[in-house]
Amino acid sequence: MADIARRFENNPVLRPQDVAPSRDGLEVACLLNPGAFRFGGRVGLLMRVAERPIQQEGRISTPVLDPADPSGISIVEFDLDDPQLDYKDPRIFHHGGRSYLTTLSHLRLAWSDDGVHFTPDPQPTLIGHGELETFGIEDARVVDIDGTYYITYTQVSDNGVGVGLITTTDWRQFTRHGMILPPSNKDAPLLPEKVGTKYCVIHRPSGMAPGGNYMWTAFSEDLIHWGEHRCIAQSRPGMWDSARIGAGAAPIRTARGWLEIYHGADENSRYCLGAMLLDANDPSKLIARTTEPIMEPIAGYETTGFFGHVVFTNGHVQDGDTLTVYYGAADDIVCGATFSIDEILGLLAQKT
Ligand code: MAN
Repeated sequence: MADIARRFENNPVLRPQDVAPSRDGLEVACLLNPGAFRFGGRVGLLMRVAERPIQQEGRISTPVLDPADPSGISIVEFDLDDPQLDYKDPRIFHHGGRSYLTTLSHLRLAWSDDGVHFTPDPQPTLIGHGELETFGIEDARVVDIDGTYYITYTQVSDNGVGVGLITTTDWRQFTRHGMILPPSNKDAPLLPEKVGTKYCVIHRPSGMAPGGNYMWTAFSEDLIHWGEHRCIAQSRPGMWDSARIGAGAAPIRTARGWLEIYHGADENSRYCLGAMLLDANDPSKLIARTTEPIMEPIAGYETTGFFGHVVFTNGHVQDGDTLTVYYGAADDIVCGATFSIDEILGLLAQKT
Protein backbone atom coordinates (compact mmCIF):
# COMPACT_ATOMS: atom_id res chain seq x y z
CA MET A 1 0.00 0.00 0.00
CA ALA A 2 1.32 3.38 -0.99
CA ASP A 3 -0.33 6.45 0.40
CA ILE A 4 1.42 9.65 1.40
CA ALA A 5 -1.75 11.78 1.75
CA ARG A 6 -2.45 13.56 5.03
CA ARG A 7 -6.21 13.54 5.15
CA PHE A 8 -8.08 16.39 6.84
CA GLU A 9 -9.14 15.39 10.34
CA ASN A 10 -12.58 16.85 9.74
CA ASN A 11 -13.27 14.99 6.49
CA PRO A 12 -15.66 15.20 4.81
CA VAL A 13 -15.38 18.89 4.04
CA LEU A 14 -18.91 18.91 2.62
CA ARG A 15 -21.62 16.25 2.12
CA PRO A 16 -24.73 16.12 -0.08
CA GLN A 17 -26.95 17.13 2.86
CA ASP A 18 -24.90 20.35 3.25
CA VAL A 19 -26.23 21.79 -0.01
CA ALA A 20 -29.80 22.63 -0.95
CA PRO A 21 -31.26 20.95 -4.04
CA SER A 22 -31.60 23.25 -7.06
CA ARG A 23 -35.37 22.72 -7.26
CA ASP A 24 -38.30 21.04 -5.53
CA GLY A 25 -38.60 17.35 -6.28
CA LEU A 26 -34.87 16.69 -6.60
CA GLU A 27 -32.44 15.44 -3.97
CA VAL A 28 -28.69 15.93 -3.91
CA ALA A 29 -27.40 12.38 -4.30
CA CYS A 30 -23.66 13.15 -4.47
CA LEU A 31 -21.36 16.10 -3.87
CA LEU A 32 -18.01 15.50 -5.48
CA ASN A 33 -14.98 16.41 -7.59
CA PRO A 34 -14.50 20.14 -6.94
CA GLY A 35 -12.27 22.48 -8.91
CA ALA A 36 -10.25 24.68 -6.51
CA PHE A 37 -8.77 28.17 -6.71
CA ARG A 38 -7.93 31.30 -4.72
CA PHE A 39 -9.94 34.50 -5.15
CA GLY A 40 -9.99 37.63 -3.00
CA GLY A 41 -8.06 36.01 -0.14
CA ARG A 42 -10.40 33.03 0.05
CA VAL A 43 -10.32 29.49 -1.28
CA GLY A 44 -13.14 28.67 -3.66
CA LEU A 45 -14.39 25.24 -4.62
CA LEU A 46 -16.46 24.78 -7.76
CA MET A 47 -18.20 21.58 -6.77
CA ARG A 48 -20.18 19.08 -8.77
CA VAL A 49 -23.68 18.68 -7.34
CA ALA A 50 -25.33 15.52 -8.67
CA GLU A 51 -29.12 15.45 -8.34
CA ARG A 52 -31.94 13.06 -9.07
CA PRO A 53 -35.62 12.70 -8.21
CA ILE A 54 -36.29 10.98 -4.89
CA GLN A 55 -36.31 7.36 -6.05
CA GLN A 56 -39.48 5.28 -5.90
CA GLU A 57 -39.49 1.57 -5.08
CA GLY A 58 -39.13 -0.60 -8.18
CA ARG A 59 -38.35 2.29 -10.52
CA ILE A 60 -35.39 4.34 -11.69
CA SER A 61 -35.78 8.00 -12.64
CA THR A 62 -33.31 10.65 -13.72
CA PRO A 63 -33.59 14.31 -14.75
CA VAL A 64 -32.60 15.54 -18.20
CA LEU A 65 -32.35 19.22 -19.12
CA ASP A 66 -35.15 20.00 -21.54
CA PRO A 67 -35.53 23.56 -22.86
CA ALA A 68 -38.91 22.57 -24.36
CA ASP A 69 -40.33 21.88 -20.90
CA PRO A 70 -41.44 24.99 -18.96
CA SER A 71 -39.64 23.70 -15.86
CA GLY A 72 -36.39 23.28 -17.82
CA ILE A 73 -36.11 19.57 -17.07
CA SER A 74 -37.95 16.40 -17.91
CA ILE A 75 -37.79 13.16 -15.95
CA VAL A 76 -36.84 9.89 -17.67
CA GLU A 77 -38.32 6.96 -15.76
CA PHE A 78 -38.37 3.16 -16.15
CA ASP A 79 -39.48 0.09 -14.20
CA LEU A 80 -36.54 -1.81 -12.77
CA ASP A 81 -37.94 -5.04 -14.24
CA ASP A 82 -38.19 -3.53 -17.75
CA PRO A 83 -36.36 -6.08 -19.95
CA GLN A 84 -34.84 -3.26 -21.99
CA LEU A 85 -33.20 -1.76 -18.88
CA ASP A 86 -29.49 -2.45 -18.27
CA TYR A 87 -28.58 -0.99 -14.86
CA LYS A 88 -25.43 -2.38 -13.24
CA ASP A 89 -23.40 0.75 -12.56
CA PRO A 90 -24.77 3.31 -10.04
CA ARG A 91 -23.52 6.09 -12.33
CA ILE A 92 -25.08 5.14 -15.65
CA PHE A 93 -27.84 2.98 -17.14
CA HIS A 94 -28.93 1.95 -20.61
CA HIS A 95 -32.38 1.49 -22.08
CA GLY A 96 -33.39 0.51 -25.59
CA GLY A 97 -29.99 1.35 -27.05
CA ARG A 98 -29.76 4.72 -25.28
CA SER A 99 -27.57 5.64 -22.31
CA TYR A 100 -28.49 7.91 -19.38
CA LEU A 101 -26.71 9.14 -16.29
CA THR A 102 -28.39 8.30 -12.99
CA THR A 103 -27.92 11.91 -11.83
CA LEU A 104 -27.89 15.38 -13.38
CA SER A 105 -24.94 17.51 -12.26
CA HIS A 106 -24.51 21.25 -11.99
CA LEU A 107 -21.57 23.27 -10.61
CA ARG A 108 -21.80 25.21 -7.38
CA LEU A 109 -19.37 27.40 -5.46
CA ALA A 110 -18.34 27.00 -1.82
CA TRP A 111 -16.05 29.49 -0.07
CA SER A 112 -13.57 29.26 2.80
CA ASP A 113 -11.22 31.56 4.71
CA ASP A 114 -8.99 28.72 5.95
CA GLY A 115 -9.24 26.12 3.16
CA VAL A 116 -10.82 23.66 5.58
CA HIS A 117 -14.27 24.99 6.52
CA PHE A 118 -16.43 25.77 3.50
CA THR A 119 -19.79 27.45 3.08
CA PRO A 120 -21.67 26.40 -0.05
CA ASP A 121 -23.70 28.88 -2.08
CA PRO A 122 -27.45 28.26 -1.76
CA GLN A 123 -27.98 28.25 -5.54
CA PRO A 124 -26.28 26.59 -8.52
CA THR A 125 -23.46 28.68 -10.00
CA LEU A 126 -23.50 27.10 -13.46
CA ILE A 127 -26.06 24.73 -14.91
CA GLY A 128 -26.06 22.83 -18.19
CA HIS A 129 -27.01 24.87 -21.20
CA GLY A 130 -27.87 23.79 -24.74
CA GLU A 131 -27.86 20.51 -26.59
CA LEU A 132 -24.35 19.45 -25.53
CA GLU A 133 -25.12 19.63 -21.78
CA THR A 134 -28.56 18.03 -21.44
CA PHE A 135 -27.14 15.38 -19.07
CA GLY A 136 -25.29 18.04 -17.05
CA ILE A 137 -21.88 19.53 -16.42
CA GLU A 138 -19.20 17.91 -14.27
CA ASP A 139 -15.69 17.92 -12.83
CA ALA A 140 -14.45 21.51 -13.32
CA ARG A 141 -10.76 22.37 -13.50
CA VAL A 142 -10.00 26.02 -12.70
CA VAL A 143 -6.84 27.98 -13.59
CA ASP A 144 -6.07 31.63 -13.06
CA ILE A 145 -4.10 33.10 -15.96
CA ASP A 146 -3.43 36.83 -15.50
CA GLY A 147 -6.59 37.41 -13.46
CA THR A 148 -8.95 35.49 -15.73
CA TYR A 149 -10.25 32.19 -14.41
CA TYR A 150 -10.55 29.47 -17.06
CA ILE A 151 -12.98 26.71 -16.18
CA THR A 152 -12.63 23.54 -18.24
CA TYR A 153 -15.34 21.00 -17.48
CA THR A 154 -17.11 17.91 -18.73
CA GLN A 155 -20.19 18.45 -20.91
CA VAL A 156 -22.51 15.45 -21.02
CA SER A 157 -25.45 14.79 -23.34
CA ASP A 158 -26.70 11.93 -25.47
CA ASN A 159 -24.42 13.38 -28.16
CA GLY A 160 -21.42 12.33 -26.08
CA VAL A 161 -18.97 13.57 -23.45
CA GLY A 162 -16.72 16.52 -24.31
CA VAL A 163 -14.77 19.39 -22.78
CA GLY A 164 -16.29 22.87 -22.43
CA LEU A 165 -14.68 26.19 -21.54
CA ILE A 166 -16.16 29.00 -19.43
CA THR A 167 -14.29 32.10 -18.27
CA THR A 168 -14.87 34.60 -15.48
CA THR A 169 -12.96 37.37 -13.75
CA ASP A 170 -15.29 37.96 -10.79
CA TRP A 171 -17.18 34.66 -10.21
CA ARG A 172 -20.45 36.48 -10.92
CA GLN A 173 -20.46 36.93 -14.68
CA PHE A 174 -19.46 34.02 -16.86
CA THR A 175 -18.65 33.75 -20.57
CA ARG A 176 -19.30 30.45 -22.31
CA HIS A 177 -16.94 29.45 -25.10
CA GLY A 178 -18.64 26.18 -26.06
CA MET A 179 -17.11 22.76 -26.57
CA ILE A 180 -13.36 22.99 -27.15
CA LEU A 181 -12.63 19.25 -27.36
CA PRO A 182 -15.29 16.97 -28.91
CA PRO A 183 -16.41 13.51 -27.71
CA SER A 184 -15.19 11.36 -26.26
CA ASN A 185 -12.96 13.55 -24.16
CA LYS A 186 -12.71 14.74 -20.54
CA ASP A 187 -10.21 15.36 -17.71
CA ALA A 188 -8.75 18.46 -19.35
CA PRO A 189 -6.88 21.00 -17.20
CA LEU A 190 -5.15 23.98 -18.82
CA LEU A 191 -1.58 24.81 -17.88
CA PRO A 192 -1.53 27.97 -15.73
CA GLU A 193 1.02 29.60 -18.07
CA LYS A 194 1.46 29.79 -21.82
CA VAL A 195 4.20 27.71 -23.41
CA GLY A 196 5.79 30.30 -25.71
CA THR A 197 2.79 31.90 -27.42
CA LYS A 198 0.43 28.98 -26.90
CA TYR A 199 -1.92 27.66 -24.28
CA CYS A 200 -1.47 24.01 -23.39
CA VAL A 201 -4.13 21.56 -22.25
CA ILE A 202 -3.84 18.00 -20.96
CA HIS A 203 -6.80 15.94 -22.15
CA ARG A 204 -8.14 12.40 -22.21
CA PRO A 205 -9.70 11.23 -25.45
CA SER A 206 -11.13 7.73 -25.34
CA GLY A 207 -12.48 5.31 -27.88
CA MET A 208 -12.17 1.81 -29.16
CA ALA A 209 -8.98 -0.19 -29.56
CA PRO A 210 -6.33 0.29 -30.71
CA GLY A 211 -5.69 2.97 -28.13
CA GLY A 212 -7.32 3.42 -24.76
CA ASN A 213 -8.04 5.92 -22.01
CA TYR A 214 -4.72 7.74 -22.25
CA MET A 215 -3.46 11.23 -21.41
CA TRP A 216 -2.61 13.63 -24.22
CA THR A 217 -1.47 17.23 -24.61
CA ALA A 218 -2.59 19.82 -27.17
CA PHE A 219 -1.72 23.44 -27.88
CA SER A 220 -3.72 26.48 -29.00
CA GLU A 221 -3.20 30.19 -29.73
CA ASP A 222 -6.80 31.12 -28.88
CA LEU A 223 -8.10 28.38 -26.49
CA ILE A 224 -10.72 27.41 -29.08
CA HIS A 225 -8.75 25.70 -31.87
CA TRP A 226 -6.51 22.94 -30.57
CA GLY A 227 -3.74 21.04 -32.39
CA GLU A 228 -0.30 19.42 -32.02
CA HIS A 229 -2.00 16.52 -30.21
CA ARG A 230 0.38 14.10 -28.59
CA CYS A 231 -0.14 11.10 -26.32
CA ILE A 232 2.00 11.60 -23.23
CA ALA A 233 1.07 8.60 -21.07
CA GLN A 234 -0.84 5.32 -21.38
CA SER A 235 -2.55 3.13 -18.81
CA ARG A 236 -0.21 0.38 -17.57
CA PRO A 237 -1.32 -3.27 -17.85
CA GLY A 238 -1.17 -5.17 -14.57
CA MET A 239 -0.78 -2.03 -12.48
CA TRP A 240 -3.15 0.09 -10.37
CA ASP A 241 -3.71 2.38 -13.39
CA SER A 242 -4.31 -0.42 -15.90
CA ALA A 243 -7.75 0.58 -17.25
CA ARG A 244 -7.81 4.37 -17.48
CA ILE A 245 -5.86 7.45 -16.55
CA GLY A 246 -6.77 11.13 -16.61
CA ALA A 247 -5.34 14.44 -15.45
CA GLY A 248 -6.36 16.04 -12.18
CA ALA A 249 -6.13 19.81 -11.75
CA ALA A 250 -3.65 22.10 -13.54
CA PRO A 251 0.00 21.05 -13.44
CA ILE A 252 2.19 22.70 -10.79
CA ARG A 253 5.42 24.40 -11.77
CA THR A 254 8.41 22.96 -9.85
CA ALA A 255 12.18 23.28 -10.24
CA ARG A 256 12.18 19.87 -11.95
CA GLY A 257 9.31 20.47 -14.36
CA TRP A 258 5.51 20.40 -14.37
CA LEU A 259 4.08 18.17 -11.65
CA GLU A 260 0.73 16.63 -12.58
CA ILE A 261 -1.45 14.71 -10.14
CA TYR A 262 -3.56 12.24 -12.09
CA HIS A 263 -6.13 9.52 -11.44
CA GLY A 264 -5.75 5.95 -12.51
CA ALA A 265 -8.27 3.12 -12.30
CA ASP A 266 -7.94 -0.62 -12.67
CA GLU A 267 -10.40 -3.11 -14.23
CA ASN A 268 -12.44 -3.07 -11.00
CA SER A 269 -12.88 0.73 -11.27
CA ARG A 270 -10.77 1.32 -8.18
CA TYR A 271 -9.54 4.92 -8.51
CA CYS A 272 -6.19 6.02 -7.03
CA LEU A 273 -4.02 9.11 -7.51
CA GLY A 274 -0.52 9.12 -8.97
CA ALA A 275 1.93 11.75 -10.18
CA MET A 276 3.76 12.59 -13.38
CA LEU A 277 6.53 15.01 -14.18
CA LEU A 278 6.40 16.82 -17.53
CA ASP A 279 9.22 18.75 -19.16
CA ALA A 280 9.33 22.39 -17.98
CA ASN A 281 9.74 23.74 -21.52
CA ASP A 282 7.74 21.13 -23.40
CA PRO A 283 4.92 19.63 -21.30
CA SER A 284 4.18 17.12 -24.07
CA LYS A 285 7.27 15.24 -22.85
CA LEU A 286 6.83 12.86 -19.92
CA ILE A 287 9.94 12.80 -17.73
CA ALA A 288 8.86 10.59 -14.82
CA ARG A 289 5.83 8.85 -13.31
CA THR A 290 5.19 7.27 -9.93
CA THR A 291 5.21 3.49 -9.91
CA GLU A 292 2.90 3.28 -6.90
CA PRO A 293 -0.10 5.52 -6.22
CA ILE A 294 0.41 8.52 -3.94
CA MET A 295 -3.13 8.09 -2.59
CA GLU A 296 -5.44 5.09 -2.48
CA PRO A 297 -9.07 4.72 -1.37
CA ILE A 298 -8.44 3.33 2.12
CA ALA A 299 -10.52 5.44 4.53
CA GLY A 300 -14.01 4.11 5.21
CA TYR A 301 -15.56 7.14 3.52
CA GLU A 302 -13.49 6.35 0.38
CA THR A 303 -14.25 2.64 0.17
CA THR A 304 -17.98 2.95 0.85
CA GLY A 305 -20.47 5.37 -0.69
CA PHE A 306 -22.31 6.12 -3.92
CA PHE A 307 -19.49 4.48 -5.92
CA GLY A 308 -16.97 2.96 -3.52
CA HIS A 309 -13.20 2.63 -3.81
CA VAL A 310 -12.71 6.03 -5.43
CA VAL A 311 -10.42 8.95 -4.71
CA PHE A 312 -10.71 11.42 -7.59
CA THR A 313 -9.27 14.93 -7.78
CA ASN A 314 -9.61 17.86 -10.13
CA GLY A 315 -8.80 20.67 -7.70
CA HIS A 316 -5.92 21.79 -5.50
CA VAL A 317 -4.28 24.90 -4.08
CA GLN A 318 -0.57 25.30 -3.39
CA ASP A 319 1.21 27.07 -0.54
CA GLY A 320 4.98 26.62 -0.86
CA ASP A 321 5.74 22.92 -0.44
CA THR A 322 2.21 22.15 0.73
CA LEU A 323 -0.32 21.02 -1.81
CA THR A 324 -3.88 20.85 -0.55
CA VAL A 325 -5.80 18.43 -2.72
CA TYR A 326 -9.60 18.51 -2.68
CA TYR A 327 -11.13 15.28 -3.84
CA GLY A 328 -14.30 13.31 -4.27
CA ALA A 329 -14.45 10.25 -2.01
CA ALA A 330 -16.56 7.32 -3.26
CA ASP A 331 -18.20 9.79 -5.72
CA ASP A 332 -20.22 10.86 -2.70
CA ILE A 333 -18.59 13.58 -0.58
CA VAL A 334 -15.97 16.33 -0.87
CA CYS A 335 -12.81 15.73 1.16
CA GLY A 336 -9.35 17.27 1.55
CA ALA A 337 -5.79 16.07 2.08
CA THR A 338 -2.37 17.68 2.04
CA PHE A 339 0.83 16.49 0.41
CA SER A 340 4.44 17.65 0.47
CA ILE A 341 5.40 18.50 -3.11
CA ASP A 342 9.02 17.52 -2.37
CA GLU A 343 7.86 14.15 -1.10
CA ILE A 344 5.92 13.55 -4.32
CA LEU A 345 8.92 14.66 -6.40
CA GLY A 346 11.07 12.19 -4.44
CA LEU A 347 8.88 9.36 -5.76
CA LEU A 348 9.27 10.53 -9.35
CA ALA A 349 12.50 8.75 -10.09
CA GLN A 350 12.11 7.29 -13.53
CA LYS A 351 9.90 7.18 -16.59
CA THR A 352 7.63 4.15 -16.42
C1 MAN B 1 -15.38 9.12 -14.02
C2 MAN B 1 -14.93 10.50 -13.69
C3 MAN B 1 -15.48 11.06 -12.42
C4 MAN B 1 -15.80 10.00 -11.40
C5 MAN B 1 -15.03 8.74 -11.66
C6 MAN B 1 -15.30 7.64 -10.66
O1 MAN B 1 -14.57 8.58 -15.01
O2 MAN B 1 -15.18 11.39 -14.75
O3 MAN B 1 -16.61 11.85 -12.66
O4 MAN B 1 -15.51 10.50 -10.14
O5 MAN B 1 -15.31 8.25 -12.94
O6 MAN B 1 -16.61 7.19 -10.76
